[in-house]
Amino acid sequence: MFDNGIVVVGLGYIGLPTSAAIATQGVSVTGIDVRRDVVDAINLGKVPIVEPDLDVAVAGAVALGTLRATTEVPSADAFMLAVPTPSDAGKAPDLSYVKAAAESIAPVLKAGDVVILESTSPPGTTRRVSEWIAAARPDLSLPHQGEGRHDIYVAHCPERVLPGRIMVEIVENDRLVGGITRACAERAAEVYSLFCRGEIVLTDATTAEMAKLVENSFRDVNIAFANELAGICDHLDLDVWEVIDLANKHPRVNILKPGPGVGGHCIAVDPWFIVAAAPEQSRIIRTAREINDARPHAVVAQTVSLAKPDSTIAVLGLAFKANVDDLRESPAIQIVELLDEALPDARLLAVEPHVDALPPSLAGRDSVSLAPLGTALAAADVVLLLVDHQAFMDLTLADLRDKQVVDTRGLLKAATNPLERTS
Ligand code: SAJ
Repeated sequence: MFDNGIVVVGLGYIGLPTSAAIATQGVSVTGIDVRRDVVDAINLGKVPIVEPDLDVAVAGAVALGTLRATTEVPSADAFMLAVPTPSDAGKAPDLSYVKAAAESIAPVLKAGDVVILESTSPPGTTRRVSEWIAAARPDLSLPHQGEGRHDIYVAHCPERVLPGRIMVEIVENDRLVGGITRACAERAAEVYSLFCRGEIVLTDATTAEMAKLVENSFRDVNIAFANELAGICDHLDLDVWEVIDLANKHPRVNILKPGPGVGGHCIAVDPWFIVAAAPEQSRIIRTAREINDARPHAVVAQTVSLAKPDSTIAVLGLAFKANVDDLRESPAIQIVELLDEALPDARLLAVEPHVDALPPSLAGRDSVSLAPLGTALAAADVVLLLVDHQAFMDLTLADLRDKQVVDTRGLLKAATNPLERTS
């Protein structure tokens, strides 16, 4: 099975781990990327992204000869598309990378091949992949054409891995395999049975597309609930962390954590695909997005209210979440940009133990610099905690006694409970 190998298009956070997971099983994988530097690095057994255990898996598979990278698509038995599906400025899905990926594989497809879309996609995208391939290869029959047997199998299998745990979850998680036809789902499932230990559940392509969007929207709505509670408790002068801790003692309540906003490439993007597909029906999903998008502004307003125009502000954390080095789509970066604009005479000392340079949007600013934790805390009048990195876990309110503190992650909990504070 898959004697002619598997092609994975897009060697990013999903495509590269998937390639490594399959190649580690002894199946020949060719990874395709438009970036020559990425391709060259992988062929040297190097990994251009930070993800635990990925480097070992890639280096091992390259040394074994089962993984290689290139910019040209070869013939194979299975093709997995793992390219970005961002939303454009108007929040509409941008499928240009998926279309380009489908068109890049079309010339080498042969009867019996399976094409799997892994990218998180709006409902109907897998069918469009089938249509794009049909347009490029009128000599082949495709499953959306609905004529019984078809030459090419097309399915959607959404990735579900959590950054920071990708190499564990790529093997352990249950997988949804949505085929345009049942035969498509069954053929695609054979690819996942090469490396998945979780359950492989078959469904149709559009249901799988929607299920993935629903997973991330569920998380976004629940984070928005926590963020709304933060605003309410602030207004009522209550400690939101304490309120949530207590409510979570109920056996059927499990409230997520408020924070400075929702970052990353998935949760802040995917719910908009549902809103775009069913605008009238998606009221909670849209409102949740708006609540989460408003958080950075609320954090800036709170910080400005505590700072003086020329304050030194220690900003703890720039990454989009704890213990990763990924600064893209990070609410912390947006907060530093907004603070720099609101307080042009303030000095902003950013502490981010996972990087050694500021991102481009902050690098050109005179008043923003990277600093070690100790230096930033010693100099600061105001401490703004934005990411609950392990490196900040030992901090206590007592350490920051003489400073104004904005703790968006609830790390610096008060030492006493509310009853003791009233006495
Ligand atoms: N966040 C909070 N409060 C919380 C949890 C998260 O403010 O209680 C924030 C984080 O700080 C971060 C953002 O939300 O800024 C997203 O972080 P995350 O850890 O919730 O999720 P991601 O974006 O790293 O990964 C998600 C996962 N989806 C779900 O958990 C439903 C992952 O399984 C998906 O594979 C991934 O999106 C994806 O690629 O779609």
